[in-house]
Amino acid sequence: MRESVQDLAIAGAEPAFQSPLHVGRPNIGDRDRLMERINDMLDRRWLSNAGLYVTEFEQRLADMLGVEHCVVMCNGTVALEIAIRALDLQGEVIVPSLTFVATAHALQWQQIKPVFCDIDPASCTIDSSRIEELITPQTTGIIGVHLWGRPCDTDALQKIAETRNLSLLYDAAHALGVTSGGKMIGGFGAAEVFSFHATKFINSFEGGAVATNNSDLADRIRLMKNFGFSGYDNVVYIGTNGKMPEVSAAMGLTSLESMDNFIAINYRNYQAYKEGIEDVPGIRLLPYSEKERTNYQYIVLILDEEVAGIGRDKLIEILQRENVMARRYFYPGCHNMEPYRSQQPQAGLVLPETEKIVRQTIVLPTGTEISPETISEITDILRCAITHANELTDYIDVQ
Ligand code: T4K
Repeated sequence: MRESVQDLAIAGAEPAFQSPLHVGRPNIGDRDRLMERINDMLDRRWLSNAGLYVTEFEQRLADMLGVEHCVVMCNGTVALEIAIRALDLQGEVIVPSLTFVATAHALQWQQIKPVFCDIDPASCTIDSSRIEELITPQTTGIIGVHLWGRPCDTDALQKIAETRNLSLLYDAAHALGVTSGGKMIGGFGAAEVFSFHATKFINSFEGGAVATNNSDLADRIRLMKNFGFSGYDNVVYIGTNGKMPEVSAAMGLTSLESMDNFIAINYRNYQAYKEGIEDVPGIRLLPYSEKERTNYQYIVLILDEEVAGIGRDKLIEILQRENVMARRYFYPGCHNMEPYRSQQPQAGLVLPETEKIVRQTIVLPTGTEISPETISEITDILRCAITHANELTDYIDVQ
């Protein structure tokens, strides 16, 4: 137990951890099984272009998600770009600003204007009651983001999309293995897009996927991710190269086989953080619904600076000095990043909840590398820093 400011690394004590604890440290899964697959792939000399592992990964994902089609790709951003193009989105598309910048960039990259919508602070997902006021004659779609694995209000979004004749796409990069109303994320809207980046709890080194029940859309997406080829020498569509290599699918399949174990570890860690900060004033954990299945892959702290007596960035500096590489995901919000900040300087005026939350969140490390003992140290650091907040001013540069 740390009892005074002098027990913190920021005041000169030894850091709590010898090496950095990162948010997004990859889960590795069964290494032997992965190597077996990689050796088999090398023996067969089939490294990309609709290989056995890509086909198997797509089938396993589709079965798990309960969807008819799943098309895997080289990463989640390209999967988003291709889904957006295949849905023929144009003009303006409504998205939350509180997301990883890839969601907005996937639109802007194709000359589509992201129109930023505020969030519901309880779920941190797009506030469906604020969408109507953002719809203009140029609006063609809505992208909901199941941020940190918290499902959007899928019923409300579906209703708006239907009544206003808009396409509905979901960025489900954080939501593999999550249900909404008991139904697996993957089957909502016209399509849902996943990421298997190294930092996701299920990873394929780099990777992404589009899940959909629409066969025409799936066909278009398959053509688009392979230059528009339909068989040898026959190009029937404009396309790009969005293919996932076999080695990624080998990792994805191996990772998927450990999914239950990864979720159990994430859940154990979530409970340990919850218990560890219970008695610390001014911080709370963004809860996961007990009614839904979820993956518990992001540990999100919300800080009430007034109560804690210390600012978010100061607390992050204290943690980082202890080698706990806490992150400010997703500060400062897409609307405060370029090119959106210059193009839409007034956007923040309609985003009060987003503006507030981006200054309050701290994302902490979890996953297979983090144990309950480690979490107990991390929560002890938080408790000590907040208890002695008024004595810390001498040691911290950050405002
Ligand atoms: N939509 C949403 C809502 C997303 O969150 C993302 C990606 C996407 C779309 C796009 O999907 P992808 O195109 O990426 O498939 C990271 C990831 O790069 C990004 O995939 C992820 N979201 C985002 C939330 O986090 P950064 O810039 O914060 O990554 P970086 O390099 O700081 O890595 C995070 C930490 O993980 C590092 O501190 C170190 C650790 N790490 C990372 C890698 C890659 C490792 O320990 N080992 C590793 O191999 O964006």
